[in-house]
Amino acid sequence: MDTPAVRTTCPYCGVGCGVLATPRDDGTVAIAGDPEHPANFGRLCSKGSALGETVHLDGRLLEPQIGGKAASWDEALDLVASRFNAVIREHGPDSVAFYVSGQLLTEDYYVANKLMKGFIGSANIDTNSRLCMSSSVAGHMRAFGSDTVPGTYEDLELADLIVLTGSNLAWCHPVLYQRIAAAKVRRPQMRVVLIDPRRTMTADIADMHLPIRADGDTALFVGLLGFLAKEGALDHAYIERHTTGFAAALGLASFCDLDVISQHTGIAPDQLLAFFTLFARTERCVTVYSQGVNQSASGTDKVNAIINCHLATGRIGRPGMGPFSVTGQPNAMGGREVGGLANMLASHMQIENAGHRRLVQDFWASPAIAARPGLKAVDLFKAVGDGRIKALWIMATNPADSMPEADHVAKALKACPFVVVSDINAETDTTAYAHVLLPAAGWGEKDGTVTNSERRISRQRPFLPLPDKAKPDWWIITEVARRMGFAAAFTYQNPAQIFAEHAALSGVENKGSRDFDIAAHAGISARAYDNLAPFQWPQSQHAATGGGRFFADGGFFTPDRRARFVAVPPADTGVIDQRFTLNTGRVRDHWHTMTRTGKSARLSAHFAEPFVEMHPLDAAGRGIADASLVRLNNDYGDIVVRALLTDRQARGSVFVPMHWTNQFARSARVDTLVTSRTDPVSGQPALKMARVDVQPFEALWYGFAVLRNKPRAIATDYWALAKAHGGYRIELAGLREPDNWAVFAGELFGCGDDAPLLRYHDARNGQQRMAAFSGDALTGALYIARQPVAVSRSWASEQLSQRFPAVQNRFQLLAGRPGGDMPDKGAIVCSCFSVGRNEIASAARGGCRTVAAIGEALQAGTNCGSCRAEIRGIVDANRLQAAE
Ligand SMILES: Nc1nc2c(c(=O)[nH]1)N[C@H]1C(S)=C(S)[C@@H](COP(=O)(O)OP(=O)(O)OC[C@H]3O[C@@H](n4cnc5c(=O)[nH]c(N)nc54)[C@H](O)[C@@H]3O)O[C@H]1N2
Ligand SMILES: Nc1nc2c(c(=O)[nH]1)N[C@H]1C(S)=C(S)[C@@H](COP(=O)(O)OP(=O)(O)OC[C@H]3O[C@@H](n4cnc5c(=O)[nH]c(N)nc54)[C@H](O)[C@@H]3O)O[C@H]1N2
Ligand code: SF4
Ligand SMILES: [Mo]
Repeated sequence: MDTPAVRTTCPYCGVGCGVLATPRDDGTVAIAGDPEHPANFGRLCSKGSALGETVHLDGRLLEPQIGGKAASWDEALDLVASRFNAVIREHGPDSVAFYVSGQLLTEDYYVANKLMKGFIGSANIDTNSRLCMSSSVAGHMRAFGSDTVPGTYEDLELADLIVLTGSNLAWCHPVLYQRIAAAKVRRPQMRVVLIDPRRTMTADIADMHLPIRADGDTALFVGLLGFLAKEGALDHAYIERHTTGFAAALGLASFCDLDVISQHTGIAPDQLLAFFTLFARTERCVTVYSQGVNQSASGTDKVNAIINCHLATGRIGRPGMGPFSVTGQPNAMGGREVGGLANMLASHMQIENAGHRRLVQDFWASPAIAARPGLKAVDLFKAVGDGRIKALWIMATNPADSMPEADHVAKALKACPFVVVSDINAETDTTAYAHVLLPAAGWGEKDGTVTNSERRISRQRPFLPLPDKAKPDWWIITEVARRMGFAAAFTYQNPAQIFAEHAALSGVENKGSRDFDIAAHAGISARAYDNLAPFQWPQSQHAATGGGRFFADGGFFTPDRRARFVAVPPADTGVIDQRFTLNTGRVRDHWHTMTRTGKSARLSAHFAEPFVEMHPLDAAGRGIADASLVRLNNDYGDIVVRALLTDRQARGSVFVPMHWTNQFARSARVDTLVTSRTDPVSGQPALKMARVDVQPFEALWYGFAVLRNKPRAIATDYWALAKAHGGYRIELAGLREPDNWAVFAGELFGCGDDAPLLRYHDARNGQQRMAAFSGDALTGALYIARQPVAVSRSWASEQLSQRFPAVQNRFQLLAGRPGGDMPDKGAIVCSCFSVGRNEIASAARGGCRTVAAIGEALQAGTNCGSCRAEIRGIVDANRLQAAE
């Protein structure tokens, strides 16, 4: 009999959806949304739905390694502890560092922070949240005196106006997007405004799209503040009673002339007026923002420009109102709670505050306490590069790909005398530089808590055994702490004990002076922890219930309990040179550096290759054709990706996803092109604003192959690998032909060059086709041409699951054409049911006029719903074509 479902939480985005996971007897895991979880009420997006496909052990790191060789836990832990101690003894506490992640659980994060700040005595612990949330944190601190997200998800359903700025919610927080879409159906008066240089899929629910120029946000919201004052839309009573600094902020906003704002933002004056008027007139208004705001050299100013407008209208902390920074990672918020950033202390306390330092040190009974902020991510890796940091421990993040100037980061890692990496996978672009590799427990195995974007703490519960020697991160850190000589303070036997301590600390000397208070759970028992239902903070010792909203009646965490307006000047958005702005971000079905989503054939079928989105007119100007290969380069790096031409992209700007690494492509690490310019307040890098040249990549030949096994080495100038059912698919191109195609194919297929190859060669047009079989199953099929290969990708990938008993079938495969009964699906749009673009287009031409009709005909869009916006786009495009 199958085991009952385990209630847990999705390990991807900050929506924090509840998941029911049921391990089956055959080793697979059934995944469903938890109908009782208040974040998702049963919904899941495409990534959440495919979680069962990513928990297998292929590629997992299953035992500790020292210098690339298997080692015991004792050897590895002793080595880490002794090397860290030796470096600290010789060079002081600031010569070591931890670089951690919003994908650690709160318990992992808490002990890592405790070890560094309280026992090593340095604040050199920073996190990938520096690249993600730190401008929001800094903006909150400036305005509220605390890092508080005032609202709740319910506000998104109660609002009459939702302003989405710098957020591609449809793809990055899909369940929140679906909640808004459903609310909009129920309450058609609700309006949605999207502010993004690109017309993303999120535009599907937007009544208005403002194609803002990169970094135009401050000017836009400063202009809005001026407009609100002029229109008499201010809440004077709120400003008077609960805030300071309004006059100065308004002073800077006095330039509210629409033409001037239009020059700064690139948005037409009539569109500005329409947006400003809507905002002024709609009291129930939420402004949701994410990386288009945070990842900028003026990120913190953008955040404060937004918060200013909400403070000035008193629209904060009431139902359906407020500024809402949505967090990216599953535990970005938990990391902030434990003080995982180099400039914070545990429990939302501040390093610069002597009282806070004393409190935390007393509570921990620690020998030391970091007295000043540590190095922030970009500076931290610079310090690794120039030798100031001599021992570095990286946990649950992949900086060789995700940090700006990624090649410099890789070089720094290579030069660092001692690098420890805790990861779940053996081969990432970062593990390649580790002296010691520590195998961490992954989702489904680990046990702890995460906090989502609305301050809701939920349990991640294990439903799979720890594989081989893998161990939870909290255990690994605790063991190292003990071996460094701090055993008395790291006695934890389970995550419940850590959570109990974390909750207790939040209540010490608090009495409402700090926003983060979960003292109701101080000293929680293991049993109560096991049963802990999702709850929202604060839940202080005294409050019978907790959660809810902050600041409707003031009560800010500044010394005078008033919020602060910040007078922010608009950022410079002028064009610097003739190159393109490099915008970067995410796609629907991949997660960051693809170490997990890259294992799923379903998720890899939506975009199987790295790409650059470019406006067709910009492309024409550079001689770039759709689906051709292009090279993007600047002083820092150089990548080659596929051109995807679309008028959704603004002129002068290109968009490249952040996901592809050396594990999946020859050269597509976009962060090799991104400069490490940072926001002066938060230290967050401007990951969306590099400058690049874009040129055609003129290959001599192009290829496509499907492979049973992952290839080991691929000797060509361009390749991009993706998981397919039963194997892999790979796109290829070269500037020179290989000396011997049969040898090339043999290596690619992993079957040696003497294995029999079925081969077809047309000397006139340069076409080469080769296939190898093992019994009647396909080992590999390779198609080469002088132009991009016209073989149907989905059809060819499906051949890995077919049998080829007869010669005739094998020649059909070489011909590369689906039979009449198997039309080419096109790129997969609905990953749940594997429905392709061509199928949807054909159904639309055949009379399906709505997303619902497509669902009835093809099932597409009827499970997780993440693809509905794209389906609508295809239906609309075909309807327009039919009408032409
Ligand atoms: N599918 C998927 N979902 C994810 C993730 C993932 O890897 N894959 N990662 C998670 C994480 S950690 C994060 S942080 C979130 C990120 O979630 P989002 O912030 O929504 O995602 P991004 O694609 O990084 O960027 C959002 C948008 O900002 C726009 N933008 C760029 N420059 C500007 C600007 O100057 N102004 C404005 N207004 N907009 C601009 C970009 O065009 C882009 O569409 O997603 C989370 N969810
Ligand atoms: N150009 C550009 N760069 C960006 C961004 C962008 O928009 N544009 N976005 C930035 C943002 S917002 C973020 S959040 C970062 C994300 O960037 P990263 O954090 O580098 O990306 P991930 O692929 O999520 O890396 C997580 C790593 O942890 C491992 N892992 C997974 N689970 C566990 C676990 O339980 N324990 C341990 N020890 N390891 C585990 C995974 O295998 C993987 O190697 O990228 C940033 N970089
Ligand atoms: S929206 Fe999707 S990725 Fe985010 S938590 Fe929910 S299921 Fe996971
Ligand atoms: Mo993020």
